[in-house]
Amino acid sequence: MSQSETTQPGVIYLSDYQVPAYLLEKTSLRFELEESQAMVRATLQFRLNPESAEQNPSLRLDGHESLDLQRISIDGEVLTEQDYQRQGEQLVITRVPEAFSFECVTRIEPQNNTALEGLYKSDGMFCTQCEAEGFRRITFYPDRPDVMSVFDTTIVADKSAYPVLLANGNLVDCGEEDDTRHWVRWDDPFPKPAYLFALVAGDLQHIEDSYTTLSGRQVELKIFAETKDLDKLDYAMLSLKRSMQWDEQVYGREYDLDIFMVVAVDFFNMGAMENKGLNIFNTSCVLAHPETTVDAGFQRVEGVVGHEYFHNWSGNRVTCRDWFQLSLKEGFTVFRDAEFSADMNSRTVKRIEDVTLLRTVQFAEDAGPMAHPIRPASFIEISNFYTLTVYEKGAEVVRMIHTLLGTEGFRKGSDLYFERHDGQAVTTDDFVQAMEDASGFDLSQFRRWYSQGGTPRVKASSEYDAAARRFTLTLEQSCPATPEAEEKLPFQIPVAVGLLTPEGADVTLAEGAATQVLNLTQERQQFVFENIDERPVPSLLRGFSAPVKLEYPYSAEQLVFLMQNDSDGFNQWDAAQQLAVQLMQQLIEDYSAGSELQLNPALVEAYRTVLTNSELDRAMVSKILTLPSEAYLSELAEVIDVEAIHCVRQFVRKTLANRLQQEFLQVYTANQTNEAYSPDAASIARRSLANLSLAYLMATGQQDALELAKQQFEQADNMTDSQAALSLVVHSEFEAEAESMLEQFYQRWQDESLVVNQWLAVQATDPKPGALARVEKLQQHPAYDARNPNKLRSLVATFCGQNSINFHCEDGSGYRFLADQIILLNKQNPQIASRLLTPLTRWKRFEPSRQQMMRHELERISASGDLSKDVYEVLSKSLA
Ligand code: B3K
Ligand code: ZN
Repeated sequence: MSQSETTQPGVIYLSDYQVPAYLLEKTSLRFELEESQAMVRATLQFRLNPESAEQNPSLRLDGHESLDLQRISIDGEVLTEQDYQRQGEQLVITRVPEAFSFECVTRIEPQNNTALEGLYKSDGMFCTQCEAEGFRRITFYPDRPDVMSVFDTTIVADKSAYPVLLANGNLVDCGEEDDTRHWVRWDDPFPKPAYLFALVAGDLQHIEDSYTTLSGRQVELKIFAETKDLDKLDYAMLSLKRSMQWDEQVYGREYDLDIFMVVAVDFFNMGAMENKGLNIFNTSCVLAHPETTVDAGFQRVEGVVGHEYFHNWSGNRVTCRDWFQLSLKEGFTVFRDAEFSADMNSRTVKRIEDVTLLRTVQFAEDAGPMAHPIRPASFIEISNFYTLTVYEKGAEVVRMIHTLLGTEGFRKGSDLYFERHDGQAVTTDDFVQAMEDASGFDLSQFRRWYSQGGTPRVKASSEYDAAARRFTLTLEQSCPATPEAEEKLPFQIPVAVGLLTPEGADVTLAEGAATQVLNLTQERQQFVFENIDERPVPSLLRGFSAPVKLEYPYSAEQLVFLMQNDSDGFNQWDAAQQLAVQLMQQLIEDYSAGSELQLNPALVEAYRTVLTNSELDRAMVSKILTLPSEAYLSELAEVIDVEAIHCVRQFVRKTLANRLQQEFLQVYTANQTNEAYSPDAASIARRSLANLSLAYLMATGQQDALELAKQQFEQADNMTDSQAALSLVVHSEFEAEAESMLEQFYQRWQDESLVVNQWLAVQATDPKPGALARVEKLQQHPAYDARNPNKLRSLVATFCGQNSINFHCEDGSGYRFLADQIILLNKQNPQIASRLLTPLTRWKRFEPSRQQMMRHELERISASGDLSKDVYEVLSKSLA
């Protein structure tokens, strides 16, 4: 990195990292909560860090501009205004002793905090969100993850409005101040950085249970919510107990405090937060009930509860040294939660879902202006780096280590990592080092995955020498330029392969296995397989063993063959995807050339075979028969032709539906049941296959299909079936029925906020013209609240991100709409504003006229003035 780069204003560089000048022994907090303000008294025990090279360093504390500083003292002596300075986001005190007690009182206004960072109010309750840098909105503090201390927290509040007062750790004392106010004190014995601090005060109810750990300790489990949601907490509790058990079995990790609490809040920027002993969850990731929650919602609850719980070790006990290391905890924890979900449900289905997300959203991020390595080298606003790259690609990188080391080697590595670094704030390199040290596997080249961004391409080709009975596979890797680097050095890529005989059986490879992991480390490498009797069909990148784009010149026949014979479930599905992509890409070209569209009968026949194969797992059938999404086809396109992609996909759906109508009807009927709802994998698979069949039937546009959908809507005893029917009708040409179903649905569910969100999302994704007008009208609906991130996501983000044909309307109305929203939100909630921007940042992927309109809107936001760091960073990188 050049010097000029390191001096760019507002940019923070990993290479500038320095250890903190002062360390903290203890943090004592006292909160006096009132309706018009909160008074916060922080008492901090500092001491000079022996590892700091600075001579007589100043004390520098982080503090947001909104902090109203009331008083500061050092060792009991009150400081005057000459003794300290406020410089931007910092409070600087030049002369302090080597060890001292610092106290400060700040006044904050949680009721006016719309950014939802720090201490804020959600539906009348107080709650916090401190990661990454929210704690500095509460008090002055060394708000960086490598400063860890024990905390005790006293909360004082009105008894009747806030009967429940929670913070991290164990409840140690409580009492009454007077007739109206009460107080509690919590003590957290585990040293932690401020980003893991949490406080909740509200009128909450809870359910409780307990868990006995491997070593026989009893842990109290409590999940809190508003009274109306008390009946929707059981699945989260079940998931929590399963997570605790899974972490003991798979990683040997036990929970450490005597109590573990989860609180559901309605206003939340993200999914959930792993605060020590007191997880705070977006209601959308914790509440679940058959009548109000779809199958995917149940699975999300299980996954997120697991994720936040697993953070107790991968994140809390061992935390990040600085925010560039975010993937240390996020990549590893996503890998852990994915494995947990795979063990609880269907491993192949989970893998298909994760890879689909990675390929559509993360690959697109890698190809856009915000592309970054999983360990970025610089940032302006860290909130912008809670990305699919850091999370999902980060998890893929950990998965590759698992693949290279094997289950046993990986477990030795994770044991060593937790043992070596318990109680420390460390780097991704420390993680890799522990994996290396425990297994003896050399990961030096592998480390490039942390510093180089972009999606590598692997081109595969093969040769078969019949006389020598030799099959040779040639793999060539390259990686496109990304903002941080033009040129990339070769990655170490584990490529899992199998070879299929012409009869469809696996050839036995090295060590008697059907799958062999090739270690691709060079730009071009050949792998030779001896004693191969007949030309095999290679099954490449089994289980998606690396986050790359692998290309191999398969013929349509070979893909059909793999669909039917591959013993690797993931690749069986992927063959179907590749076949559909191949055919649809050709159709997109035909469409652009104005030619008539004709669907290759191979796809119809392949689908028929799958649909009528009663041996196949239902979940697999429904995954295989789901066409690649518009988003994925867009990601793959050189220049995104919105209309062509949309129309071709509709055409293929309709053609398949018409040709396979009888089969779909049969499958639909065969998958109806009278059994009570259950969110287990087999039942989810059955519903998903039935609803996929109904979707194809609806694509025929016939009245019979409508009748089935209406019947399902009226008779369903669960939200999965009811919502599937609703969205199919709303997205169809049956407009009168659509209106009446929407009205009925709203009347029934208007008091269930999360269901209303689904109702908004169904309308926001309607591909028919007029969707934008409807979205704008819904923004005026009493059920809508622009300060609530879940509502914004359901309506605005869903329209802009998932309704491509309408958002990219050629009159530019979608772009104008989004820019207006960002300008409004920039101040109110910068994190959400900057996230919402994503669809506009992809402007370079479209044809010139759309490019110009999108760019114009980005410039308009830029000129609107007073931009938050969040929005500024995304805009400046997008316009660079
Ligand atoms: N660690 C939190 C993310 C907080 C985001 C702050 N901008 C959720 C998670 O990954 O578990
Ligand atoms: Zn996480």
